[in-house]
Amino acid sequence: MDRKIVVVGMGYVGIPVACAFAKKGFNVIGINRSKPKVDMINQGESPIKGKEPHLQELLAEQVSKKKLSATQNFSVCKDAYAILISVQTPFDTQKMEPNYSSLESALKDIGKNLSKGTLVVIESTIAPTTMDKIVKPILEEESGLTAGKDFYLANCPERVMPGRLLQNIKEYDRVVGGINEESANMAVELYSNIVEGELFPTDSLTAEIVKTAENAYRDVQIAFANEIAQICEKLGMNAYEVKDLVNKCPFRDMHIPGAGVGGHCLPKDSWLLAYGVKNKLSPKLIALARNINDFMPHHMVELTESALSEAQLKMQDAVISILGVAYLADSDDTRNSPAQTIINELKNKGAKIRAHDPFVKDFEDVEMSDNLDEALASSDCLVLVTAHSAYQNLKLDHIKKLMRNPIIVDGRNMFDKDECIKMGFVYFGIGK
Ligand code: SAJ
Repeated sequence: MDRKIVVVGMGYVGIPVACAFAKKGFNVIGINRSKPKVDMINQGESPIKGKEPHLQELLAEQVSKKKLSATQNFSVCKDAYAILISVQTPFDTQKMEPNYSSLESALKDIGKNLSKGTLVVIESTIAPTTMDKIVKPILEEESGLTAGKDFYLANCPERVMPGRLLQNIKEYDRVVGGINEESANMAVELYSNIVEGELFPTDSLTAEIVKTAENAYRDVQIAFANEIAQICEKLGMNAYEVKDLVNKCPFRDMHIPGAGVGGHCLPKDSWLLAYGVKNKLSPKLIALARNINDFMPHHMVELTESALSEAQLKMQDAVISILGVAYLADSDDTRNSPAQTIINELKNKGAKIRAHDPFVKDFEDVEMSDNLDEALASSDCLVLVTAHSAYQNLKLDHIKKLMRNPIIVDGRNMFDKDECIKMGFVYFGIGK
């Protein structure tokens, strides 16, 4: 009898990992709170849009083979060989604490349906000490079982990326933290079925620190690039040329300046890391990096104001076209997108906003168009926020004919500044 795996939280992490295990012959049942999403999956349709190679085909194939299904009912956790938890763990930056409501709710429902011998694995990103202080106590309390003895408990932080969800699961090395050695070993054996990368067993706390630190590290790298971008703007130089030349020096890896840092990982993982050491230490560098990256959408608004005033246009008279609302190029994921901040601020300053995105059909309360010409027609300012491939090599003469005023604010080094100016555009850009 093929081993049963339950995946709780069928989102960007849960869906690909469920498909990956189903493909390897496990009987996989996904649990999600949203009935429409459950129905969609059971009809063989992936709720994840955007460019995700092979995901739609693999999901449809596994559903038709009855190796994968979805439900809202936690009773399927009984007699599961393993239960993977991939629910969202957002960080509340007002309260400066994690919002574990989804995680705690899932843990309670799992605990009520937990059988002896089952392996529970947390894939969601959690603050250091969460396994010990929250996950283990809730599961033990709800089930009456002892973790590490009656059931096994591990955390294997996800390393997925939109656009490469299945590929990362297959290829990336993974850290596998166990609350005891037996739990870690069971999780290593399980993941060796779908991971071709190396699996590194360790303790749960180390795994929690590694996951949040690896993203805090990237956030600091991006913040450095964004600081250099502001320096180059002040000195009238091109930060992207500086980046390329800096990276000619061995052991340098300067990242790409841009309109901001969005997504479901970087904006929160630094705060989760800091939260894990709360009352003991207040990390300075990772907090400052967060503040620098969160400044970039505001800086895009500053550049837009400068561009409009150079063209002697008032913000409240301007129609502004936002190109790209997803947080990442060629993705439909809009979580924590810099576009959200930019649009809110421009609207509050009186501008009329239109937005275009090849993958996002509706976004908050802004007029979305799926036709680029329509989005630019009679517009006074093009604000490029996401580096979608669809925006590569846009024809400047065509854009100029469409727009009422030829103004470009470039958040992702998508346009050539000299070419834009030669064509009669007012051009402002991050890092230029
Ligand atoms: N960004 C920059 N400059 C850069 C890189 C990214 O401004 O040089 C911006 C992006 O535009 C985006 C945000 O940062 O708004 C995040 O981009 P990302 O490439 O880090 O993509 P994510 O958020 O999907 O990050 C994931 C992370 N993976 C996991 O947490 C499992 C991260 O660890 C990966 O390093 C990253 O993908 C990746 O390498 O692409």
